Amino acid sequence: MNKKVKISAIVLLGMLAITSCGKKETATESSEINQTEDSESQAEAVSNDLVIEGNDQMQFNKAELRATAGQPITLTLKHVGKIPKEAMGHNLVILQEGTDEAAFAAKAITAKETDYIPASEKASIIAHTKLLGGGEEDTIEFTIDKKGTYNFLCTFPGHVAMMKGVLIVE
Ligand SMILES: [Cu+2]
Repeated sequence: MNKKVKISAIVLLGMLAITSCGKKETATESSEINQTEDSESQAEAVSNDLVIEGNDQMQFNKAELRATAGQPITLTLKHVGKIPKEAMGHNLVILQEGTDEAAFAAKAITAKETDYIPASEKASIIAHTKLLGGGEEDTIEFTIDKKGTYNFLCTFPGHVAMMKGVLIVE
């Protein structure tokens, strides 16, 4: 009986578990990140480059806008929702001072064929955007010479109760 004895030599390589000794590297973290402060992000900064959003919850994200008189104002309305304009349309209409907002909104509701901008009330409108659906935006330009507080609203039926604010021109 030939017994082949295989001797398998198992070499165990003992691995040196090098436990990193607690070297506390007091690395002075230079966490000073030089971020250029964006002055335009301040809430009530006066700027003639205005951006306002409307959403699917029937809300503008701002109730107050501020701008400078006598200089061109650029205003962008963004519909940040997803619902089409037939169901959740938004516009932004800026009214002349002294306009009866409720009466204007009542007239606007009847002007579906002109996207709720009533032709009979043009004299009361300083500027207005298009009617937008979800994902759309519109930018308008206008100038207001007279300092004052001007109401703005969305004239889509039923929206004025929630969607209105003031443009303060100073
Ligand atoms: Cu609306």
